[in-house]
Amino acid sequence: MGMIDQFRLDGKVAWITGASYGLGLAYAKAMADVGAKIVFNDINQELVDRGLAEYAKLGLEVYGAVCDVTNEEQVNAFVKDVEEKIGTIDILVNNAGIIKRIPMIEMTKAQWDQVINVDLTGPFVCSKAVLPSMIKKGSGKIINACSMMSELGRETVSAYAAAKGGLKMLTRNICSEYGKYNIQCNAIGPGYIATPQTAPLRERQADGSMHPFDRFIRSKTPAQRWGQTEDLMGLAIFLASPASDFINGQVIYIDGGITAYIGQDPSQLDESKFAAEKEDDTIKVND
Ligand code: NAP
Ligand code: GCO
Repeated sequence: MGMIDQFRLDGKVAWITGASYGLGLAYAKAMADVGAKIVFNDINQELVDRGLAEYAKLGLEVYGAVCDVTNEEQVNAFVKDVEEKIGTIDILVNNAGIIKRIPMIEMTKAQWDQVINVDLTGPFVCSKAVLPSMIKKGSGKIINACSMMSELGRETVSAYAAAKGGLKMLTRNICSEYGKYNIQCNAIGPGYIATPQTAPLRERQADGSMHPFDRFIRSKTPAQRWGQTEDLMGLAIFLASPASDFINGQVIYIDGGITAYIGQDPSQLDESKFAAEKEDDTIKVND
């Protein structure tokens, strides 16, 4: 196999969850481009139809069906169907995810449960469904959609951060338990990527000025821009391909440098708030 061939996915069946639009659709396009057969699910028929139309426009023949990643019965039926119609799944991308931006003390338990169910339990259910045939085959790739919130917190995203932090550990645990079967489970940790999920954070203000969060992200990111879906595709292909066979249990961040940088724009701080802060007035004994 030539070096570049190690990045090809010819004949591999890749299941990307929640791939009607956004990052999932982009992962699917990228993997199809290097030879994979794509199967996807989404939460309702309208989204699946929208996805199927997008893939058709791209000239891609894909299999798509409704399946809720939190519903074990539906997931098992989906996998059985794919195995019968297309073949066993070689690559699973646990992409489906939701976010609720609500201060923690205002979040209901039902809202918390919904986020944890989709973002953490979903990857557990889908991985569990494909692992037996991967073990049998002696190979498999699972790629989880982690986040900067797998490492960092911020106001309003408690459930999302808890789920994505948990997903980082599920990634390591799948690696620990099933690495011996030549199964690799890694995660992509995107920074702030311009998709519908993050669109509310970039909306222009009524006066036409930049959204404060948009300003914040640009000042925190050395690249001073939001990521584009294309920025994630090289890593997705790499983690799905034989080129990454000895990489296991890792979260790889694609964030324009945001997690490496302390950020700029201290001028936004309200200094008056800190004026009354107490200074440590103890005296060093041995100077
Ligand atoms: P997205 O645009 O919201 O797409 C996610 C897809 O998953 C949607 O089609 C969504 O349907 C579907 N979905 C929701 N619940 C589901 C369920 N129970 N079963 C099956 N499908 C379901 O998200 P994205 O921005 O492309 O992000 C994809 C993944 O990357 C997510 O896990 C996200 O947390 C993660 N991520 C995104 C960013 C970013 O900046 N965009 C950064 C880091 C990580 P609905 O449209 O009905 O919700
Ligand atoms: C938010 C965002 C994030 C990102 C992403 C960062 O409200 O802070 O939606 O959580 O989408 O996951 O990596």
